[in-house]
Amino acid sequence: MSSLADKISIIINRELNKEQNINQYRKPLVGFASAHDPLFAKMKELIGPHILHPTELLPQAKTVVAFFLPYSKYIVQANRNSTGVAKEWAKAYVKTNKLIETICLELTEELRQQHVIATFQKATHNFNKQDLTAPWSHRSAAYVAGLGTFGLNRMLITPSVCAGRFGSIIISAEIEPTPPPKEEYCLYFKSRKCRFCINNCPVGALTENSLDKQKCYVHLLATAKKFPKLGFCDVCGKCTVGPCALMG
Ligand code: B12
Ligand code: SF4
Ligand code: SF4
Repeated sequence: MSSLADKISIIINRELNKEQNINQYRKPLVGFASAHDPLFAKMKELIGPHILHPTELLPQAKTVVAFFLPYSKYIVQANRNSTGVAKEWAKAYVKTNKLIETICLELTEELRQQHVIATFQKATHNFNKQDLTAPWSHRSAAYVAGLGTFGLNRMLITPSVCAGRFGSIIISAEIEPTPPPKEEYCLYFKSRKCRFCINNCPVGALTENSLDKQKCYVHLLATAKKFPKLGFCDVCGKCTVGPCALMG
């Protein structure tokens, strides 16, 4: 790993450790992609023309840094065992969105001191409420940065878990890309042996071939109303607490 890659990982770990007072996270994962990886251009075909290329956000872009903050066993089990969405899961969502922003702001500032320019997009709530798409996809960026494989639940599953949240930041310095994973992490795609996510969706939004995004979103908004004191927490995640939630 180059020294800049090390520095980035140290900052992410440092900021996460400041928040570790309630045992909320496991070890973060960090991956690097070339901003000129052909997959970024291909995303306009795969996802849609609204998806921005890294150079549309930062003309000098050389690297996309993606990171994953995996929830602890405690948070996953709370949401696995509760009838509705667990309060712990809702709290973790609000807190992690803020933490991702803090990490990106810290990275931007500390990289600036090394004459590296950086830019980033919020962890969420930057999407079009009608078609439920965002101009920048963190999980697609993380996929290109070698952090995981897509599961039947539509989540990006990393070597350790899929329960957690992604952030990404585009920078003007070059860092060697992370190689893609050598294996498939979703048990359905691996051996057809799991359908936990489909069976555990409370509103039947997930099938083998599709996700009814609007159905899911209506349910997330209903959950937000249940925890008015936590801040806006449009969450559920019942499809992300199966066997792929706690692998590492
Ligand atoms: C809009 C949005 C939603 C919408 C629509 C979801 C959807 N599947 O499209 C709604 C409100 C329904 C939603 C729900 C949830 N969301 Co949401 N959401 C987003 C948001 C803001 C934008 C996603 C987007 O633009 N979707 C449009 C689609 C077309 O693109 P995409 O989903 O990013 O990626 C797809 C493609 O990349 C494609 N793909 C397939 N093959 C390939 C191959 C290549 C080479 C590439 C590049 C891509 C690709 O598959 C991906 C999955 O369908 C992102 C944050 C962000 N800005 O990235 C979070 C995000 C995707 N959500 C997240 C989460 C956790 C959830 C929930 C679990 C809610 C919760 N927190 O409790 C549910 C899960 C629903 C589900 N099973 O997908 C996480 C995902 C974490 C992970 N492990 O992957 C994200 C990344 C937020 C974050 N910062 O971590 N979400
Ligand atoms: S719950 Fe099972 S089928 Fe669904 S994404 Fe995880 S491993 Fe794949
Ligand atoms: S987040 Fe909840 S409602 Fe949405 S697909 Fe997953 S389990 Fe279903």
